Amino acid sequence: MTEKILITGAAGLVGTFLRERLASPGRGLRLSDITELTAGEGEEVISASVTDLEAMTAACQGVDAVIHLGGLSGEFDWPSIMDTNINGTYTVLEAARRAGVPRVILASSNHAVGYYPQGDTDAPDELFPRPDTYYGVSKVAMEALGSLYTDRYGLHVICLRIGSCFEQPRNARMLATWLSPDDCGRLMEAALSTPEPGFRVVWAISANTRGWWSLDAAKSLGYEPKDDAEVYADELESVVDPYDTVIGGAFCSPKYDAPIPGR
Ligand code: 15L
Repeated sequence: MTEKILITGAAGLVGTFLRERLASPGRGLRLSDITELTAGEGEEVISASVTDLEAMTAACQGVDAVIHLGGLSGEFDWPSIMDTNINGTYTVLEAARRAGVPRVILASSNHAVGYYPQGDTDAPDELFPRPDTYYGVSKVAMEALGSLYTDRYGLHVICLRIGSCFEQPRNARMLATWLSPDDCGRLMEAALSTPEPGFRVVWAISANTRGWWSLDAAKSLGYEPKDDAEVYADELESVVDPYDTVIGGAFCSPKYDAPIPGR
């Protein structure tokens, strides 16, 4: 079992799901965020930004693995995305390298490939990037940085292309893209414990009947999903967005077009 884990962005939704699911006797969770957090049993809290290299390097000391969730979880203006998400991921990987952390798990997203059509069940886990937003671009950069840190410095880096990690799916699209909180915990445990993974990009969803993506790569890490969004199908199959022809759904709508000043 991985004994000491740093979770960045631990105050967010996925971080909150993971705290209770990764807690285990003999394991320490080091939680970092800029939002206030209270440490529970087996936890310690570090208030730090993912863009602060000194603070992140200190946070990485004595850690066996980093789960990097910190950053903006949706679309923002380019300077914010560049700083918090792209520079933040660089900073966390560089901090891990300096502190000698052997493994980093990166929370990538389906929005790295959001402009591909929905429903292609042959799409490989490493489907070539086709981001739907600046946020999606930051996830492509995250994966590229992870690849660099594996090839150049030998870190083990697993990029999870997360579908939709919420308590429950919220619309018809999520009947395919849902990653349940419990399966998220299971997938993280697999990513933490699989031996010598090198660099991986992996679809991260539950065992959804309507899922578009293969679970083979995730299962090769040891992931055994148990949930299926289908139990919500009756209430959700009519909840459809006009952009539900593409993976990113509503993220591909013009409402995410960056404004042109003066227009
Ligand atoms: C994501 O990457 C977002 O962080 C989350 O808020 C959802 O929008 C999710 O993708 C999704 O595509 O459903």
